[in-house]
Amino acid sequence: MCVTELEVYSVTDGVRKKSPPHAPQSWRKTPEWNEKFLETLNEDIVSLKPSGELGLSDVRILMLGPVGTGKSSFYNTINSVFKGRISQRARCGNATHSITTAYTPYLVKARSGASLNFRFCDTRGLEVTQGLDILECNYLLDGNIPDYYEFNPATPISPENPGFVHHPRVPEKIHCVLFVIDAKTVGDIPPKLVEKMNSFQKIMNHKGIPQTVLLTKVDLACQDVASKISNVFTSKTIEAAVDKVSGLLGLPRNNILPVKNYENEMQLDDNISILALLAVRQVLYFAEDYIENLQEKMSARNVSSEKPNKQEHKEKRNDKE
Ligand SMILES: Nc1nc2c(ncn2[C@@H]2O[C@H](COP(=O)(O)OP(=O)(O)OP(=O)(O)O)[C@@H](O)[C@H]2O)c(=O)[nH]1
Ligand SMILES: [Mg+2]
Repeated sequence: MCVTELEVYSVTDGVRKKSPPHAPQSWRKTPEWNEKFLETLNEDIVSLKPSGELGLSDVRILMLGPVGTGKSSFYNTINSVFKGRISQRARCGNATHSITTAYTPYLVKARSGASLNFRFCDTRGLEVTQGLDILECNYLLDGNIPDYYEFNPATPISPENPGFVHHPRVPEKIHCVLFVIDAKTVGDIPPKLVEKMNSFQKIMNHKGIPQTVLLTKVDLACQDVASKISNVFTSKTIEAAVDKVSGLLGLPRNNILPVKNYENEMQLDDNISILALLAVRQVLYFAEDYIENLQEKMSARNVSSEKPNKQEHKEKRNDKE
């Protein structure tokens, strides 16, 4: 054997990276938070397009929740992320009654100026004694309420109102509901208001519309999160708030999405943006699932109306059974 060059490597058991002995455990796993993850979320959201078969150019996400929980701020947060600067198209702030008074289906614009394929439909905040009731909620879900309609807190809209949409098409209907709840005051929601939301959920369930919850103001609910937003999924306080909302609205825990809205910041922050985009992507996934269900239902209906004899035959057979 003629050896001209030889390299010798020694394999040793180096110092392994161990997590510190009392590192808090995440109660929800996510990839590592960095610029690349933010980019991935951004791309995932931009590339989500509702199927063309139903004639949908964008999906409608209805934001519902008590007064001052951060509905309008959430739209502003998402618009800021995509615009690349803090933006405040929706009026927001604190008041006894809702600052938002009209049904506003906001589009989100990317830096290029192109609109993304979803709309955040902002609504008047829910109150126990006035505002949106079950009938008006039903009209909203079905697309009967015209865009930019000014809610009348004392009297719900009726089919006699000018502008009432009598024959809404699929694009005007709601494809996913986003309840917006404040993480700090989740335990203080008046039981009557919870009842109101539960009654709305009954009609959503009946229509098969998915429901998610945006748990806002996580910075006010937990000091650890306020100092570092990426602590959100290790915070026991936020985990407890997620459990609490999941119980109140009877929704699985992965439908509860914590966020911190842009409210004091003058510039974007990757961690705030990541948390907000994580929530939006999940909401859009649920809306996509709903649209798939709708499509299958509609094509099944079309097939059965195209083949009346076969259907009749099936029904007769069912009768016999
Ligand atoms: N610290 C903090 N403040 C928030 C957050 N989200 C919203 N806010 C503040 O909460 C207040 C209410 O926010 P809005 O976005 O107006 O709430 P809304 O649900 O649209 O309220 P109405 O339209 O009146 O029903 C504003 O002062 C926001 O700046 C958050 O995540 N953290
Ligand atoms: Mg508002």
